[in-house]
Parts: sequence; structure tokens; C-alpha cells
Amino acid sequence: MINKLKIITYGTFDLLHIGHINLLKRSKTLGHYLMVGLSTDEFNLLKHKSSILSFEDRKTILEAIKYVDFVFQENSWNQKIDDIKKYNADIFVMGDDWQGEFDYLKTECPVKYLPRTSKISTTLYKNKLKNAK
Ligand code: C2G
Repeated sequence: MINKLKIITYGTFDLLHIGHINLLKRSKTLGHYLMVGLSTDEFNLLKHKSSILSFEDRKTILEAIKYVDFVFQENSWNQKIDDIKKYNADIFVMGDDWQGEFDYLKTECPVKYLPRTSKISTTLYKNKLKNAK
């Protein structure tokens, strides 16, 4: 039985868009099992982000994506080392807008930053929806 390479990533994933899907799809190709730490509404406040969709809705949407195998709560900035140990993650992945920010995790597992999808973001999405009225 080959080892299931377990990938771990984190995010808010509000108003799901192609940038999120590209990230999740490419993360999954790095291994066999993709775990996503989904920012709670409370943690989003700490990130100075407010999401349109509730945590429960964002979680249900993520769980419906074929690349995603497991979704858990991201409640704070400093749970990643414990999560990597708890879930036996083999590779930590984030979009490269976070380049270098999570290098401290290299003591636990390889850290990969994937190219961010250009010209799309939740903020852009929200503004387009606003202007579409
Ligand atoms: N992303 C991307 N391309 C975009 C937008 C987002 O590749 N156009 C990636 C981000 O780099 C991130 C993931 O999609 O890896 C989720 O993005 P967000 O929901 O914006 O997450 P973020 O607010 O960056 O939260 O502890 C880490 C934080 O929870 C990350």
C-alpha cells in the first residue's frame, strides 16, 4: 500500500472562484489526500476579513469539491504546527501571495507556494457583483 501523501492548506474560500479551485486542484496533484483548514468567521475578523458566506456554508461548498478530502476549522494563526502533527500532513501548500510567510513550518514538513491565479480575488468578485446592479 503506497503511502497516502497528505497535503494541508488553509484559507477563507469565500465566494469560491477559479483562483481557489486552481489552488485546490494543484495542491491535490501533489499528493493523494487534501486537508483544508477553513477560517472560521471569528478568525476572519482577526484576519481583518469578513466573508459573505458563513463558515458552515463555506465548509459545505468546499466539501463538495472533488479535490478536497477533509475540512477542519482554522481558528488562529498559530495552530498550523499542531495541525501538521495531528493530521500527519506531508506537505504544506499556500498560494504564493504568502511566499515566505510560512517557512517556519519547514521544521515539520516541506512548504510549497503555488502561483496565485491572476485577475481574480474575492474582493474583485464582490466589486463586480456590486457594479453589476
Ligand atoms: N488564491 C489563489 N489565487 C487567487 C486567490 C486565492 O491561488 N486569485 C489562493 C490563496 O493564495 C490561498 C487560497 O487560495 O492559498 C485561499 O485564499 P483565501 O481564501 O483568500 O485565503 P487567505 O485569506 O489567504 O487565508 O492561515 C492562512 C490563511 O487562512 C489564508
